[in-house]
Amino acid sequence: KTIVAGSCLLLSGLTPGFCQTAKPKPLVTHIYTADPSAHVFNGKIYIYPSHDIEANIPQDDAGSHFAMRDYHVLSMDAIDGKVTDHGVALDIKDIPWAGRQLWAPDAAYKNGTYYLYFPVKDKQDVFRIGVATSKSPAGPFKAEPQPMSGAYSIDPAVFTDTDGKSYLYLGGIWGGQLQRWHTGQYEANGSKTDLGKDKEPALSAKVARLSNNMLQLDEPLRDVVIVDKTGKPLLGGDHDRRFFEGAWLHKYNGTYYFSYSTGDTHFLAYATSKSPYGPFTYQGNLMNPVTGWTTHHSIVEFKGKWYLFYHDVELSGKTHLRNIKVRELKRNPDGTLETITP
Ligand code: FUB
Repeated sequence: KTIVAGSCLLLSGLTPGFCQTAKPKPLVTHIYTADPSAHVFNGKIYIYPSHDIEANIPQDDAGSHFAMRDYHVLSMDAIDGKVTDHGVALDIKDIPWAGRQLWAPDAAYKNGTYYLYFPVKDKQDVFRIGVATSKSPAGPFKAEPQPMSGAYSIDPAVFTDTDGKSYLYLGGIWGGQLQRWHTGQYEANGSKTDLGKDKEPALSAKVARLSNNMLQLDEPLRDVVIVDKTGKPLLGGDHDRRFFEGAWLHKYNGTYYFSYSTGDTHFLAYATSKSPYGPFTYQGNLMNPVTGWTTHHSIVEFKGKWYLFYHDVELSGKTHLRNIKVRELKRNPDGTLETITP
């Protein structure tokens, strides 16, 4: 199926600069999409979003209303061009260990194979990270029979460094269950939100290098520590700045940028480091709150410009029926990111 993304291409022909200043439109309108992880494969942009559906489940702090059941891969030849929906790339019924809630995925490529990383609750209602493979970036993907050993929680994001090593970032508090893993073991009766320790270091996202076959962690998960400009870890009570969910990693001019959602304060924030493991120094917000509770993004370079893929709820007005968008991400001369107000 081919869907025309909007009129930006036409209007930009009439009005130079239109596409830089116009309000971004939903990239597709025939399905609800969220959590867009964008990558450039074979000279095209491929987007791996969540596929939101109406499951008529009441909203709660665990995110039960996000009851997604499959993924569609989207692709674009140009930022303002048409968007192609490649259909169902992976269905929850084809993941043997899955229970419910297919949340935000990401993808990677190595040696002729594409890898789709996804979070889903297992049959005991514990979020695990799975991986599926395909010979095409558009799928369909075949899930491995078991979740990735040693990985848990939600929002996997894979970064491949210039030396070819790939790293898996993950985690999300509240409904993402990261707080229930703070001892290293899952606590079924653990907190539904965070550890409630406002004066102690905040819960961290996790990172581990991936094995050469991209199917396993090559080392135990480590904390992605975010520190302030004096080197002190951000605290659990610092809801405007601490990590909540939706990690993304990109590299620019030798600096690693770790960006994420602050969740209940609804910012997209970022922090920088000289190592993919961190610690990362908090820098500020790259985007102010969108409409809708969640905010989730990816950052990708395409044809010499950097783009922010994100979502809001313009189409539905409902927090669990989201739509993805894209806009250019500008950098200041010192490498800091502009703060976008959507
Ligand atoms: O889409 C379900 C969840 O909402 C994602 O995993 C989070 O990042 C938030 O966007």
